[in-house]
Amino acid sequence: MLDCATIFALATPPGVGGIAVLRLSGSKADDALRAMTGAPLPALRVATVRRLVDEAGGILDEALVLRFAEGASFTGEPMVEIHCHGGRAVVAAVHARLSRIAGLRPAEAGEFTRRALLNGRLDLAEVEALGDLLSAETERQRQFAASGVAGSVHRRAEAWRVALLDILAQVEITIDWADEDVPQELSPALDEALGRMVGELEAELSASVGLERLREGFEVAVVGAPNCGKSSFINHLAGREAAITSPHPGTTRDVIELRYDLRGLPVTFLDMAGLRATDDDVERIGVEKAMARAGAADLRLHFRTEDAMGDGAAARLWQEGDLTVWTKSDLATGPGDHCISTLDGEGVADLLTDVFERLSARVPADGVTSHARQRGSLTDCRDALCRAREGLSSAAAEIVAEDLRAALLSLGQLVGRSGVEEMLDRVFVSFCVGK
Ligand SMILES: Nc1nc2c(ncn2[C@@H]2O[C@H](COP(=O)(O)OP(=O)(O)O)[C@@H](O)[C@H]2O)c(=O)[nH]1
Ligand SMILES: [Mg+2]
Repeated sequence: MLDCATIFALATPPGVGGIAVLRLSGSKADDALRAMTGAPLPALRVATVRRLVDEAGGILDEALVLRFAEGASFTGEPMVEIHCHGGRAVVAAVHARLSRIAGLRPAEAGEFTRRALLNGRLDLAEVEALGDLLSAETERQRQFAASGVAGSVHRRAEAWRVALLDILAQVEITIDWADEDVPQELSPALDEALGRMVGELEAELSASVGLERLREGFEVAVVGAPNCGKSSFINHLAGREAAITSPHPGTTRDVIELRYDLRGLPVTFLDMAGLRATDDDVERIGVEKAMARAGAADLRLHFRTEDAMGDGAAARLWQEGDLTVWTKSDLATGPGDHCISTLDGEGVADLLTDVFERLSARVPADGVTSHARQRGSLTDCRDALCRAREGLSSAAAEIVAEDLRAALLSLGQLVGRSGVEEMLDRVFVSFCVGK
C-alpha cells in the first residue's frame, strides 16, 4: 500500500553483524530522529554519533546517524539512516522504538525504490537494474547491472527520443503547411533517419536476448550414457559431493544443478540422469526430464568413454556448437573435442576455457537492455517506426506523425516515462523556428 506515511526498515541483512543500518524515508524522518536521540538534528549528510534512547530516556545503543534532505536522497523524500550495532537485540529494540513513533510504519518490500521511482529519482529501467545488481552473483552480472543503475538504458532511450523528436518535428511542419503528404524532397532524408533507427533498435533487441542469458545465468547440460562420469565431473567442479556417483548405471535420477562462477560468467552445470532406454518407471521419468532440460540448455557437453558408449539417446540432443568430451582419459583416450579425467583433473581446465569462450561469445558487448518488458517496448517502437517509414511514400503526413508519436510513447515506456509533454514542447519549438 502506498501512502504518505514515513516508512522505516532494516537495510542490511537480518542476523548478527558489525553494524546494522536502518533507513527512514518520509516527512517525519527528522522528527523521529529527534525523538530517538533527544538531541538536536545533526547537519545534513554529516555522519554524527548520537545516543539512541527509549521514551524514558534509557539507552538503546550508540549509533552513527545521517540525514538527507528532500530532493537529495535515494527516495527523493527526507531520509535518515541509523547505523547501530549489528546485534539482534539492538536491531529489535531500535525497530520497536521506531514502530512506537506516530506516523511511522515498517516499509513494504521494495517500497523505498518504489518511492524513488514515483519521485523521479530512478526510472523504471534503473529500478530493474538495481534489482539485477542486488541479485548479481558474478562479476560480469555485476558490471552489466551497474551500468544499468548508472543509466545506460536511460541514455540510449534519450538519444533515440531526441532523434525521433527531430523527425517528428519535420513531419509536423509538413502537416501544418501543406495539408497533405510528406513532401517528396523531405522523404529520402527521413527514410534514411528512420531506417538507421530501426537498425539500431534491431541490434539492441538481439543484444538484449544475449544479455538476458548473462543476467539469468547460462545452463550447460552434461549428457551421456550412464556411467560415463557425468556426476564425477560435476563433483570435481564443485570440489565436494554435489551429485551421487556410483559404479552402478542409473544412479542419478534427478537433474542436479551446480551453480558455478565461470570466470565471471554465471553458469549452472546440469547433471543429468543417464540417458538410456529403460523399463524402470522412476528412471524413465528422470530420463525424460533430463532430455527436455538438456535440449533447452545453452550448451551440451556430450560425454563418452570406452566402458559407457550408451544407446545413442544422448546423441539425439546434439545441437550446433555443442562439445564432445572423452572421459576417464586416465584409463584410455578416445575421440572428442576434449579429453578429461576427473581422477587427476587432466583436460578439465581446457574444457572450461572452451565453455567460457563459447558462452562469452553470446554476451554482446554493447547492448543495454536485458528484460522481456524492455524488449516489448523496443519491439513496439520498432514496429511503429517501420509503419511510419512505409507511410512516408504512401500515407498522409498526419498518419506518419501518428506512428512516430506511437514510437515515442513506446520509448517512454522503455524507461517508464512517457515524455509526451516534453515532445509537444519540442514540436512547438520547431514550429516557431519553421514559421
Ligand atoms: N578412472 C576414472 N574413473 C572415473 C572417472 N570419472 C568417473 N569415473 C568412475 O566411473 C563411474 C561412474 O561415474 P559417474 O560419475 O557416477 O557416472 P555418471 O553415471 O555418468 O554420472 C564411477 O565409478 C566413477 O568413479 C575418471 O575420470 N577416471
Ligand atoms: Mg550420475
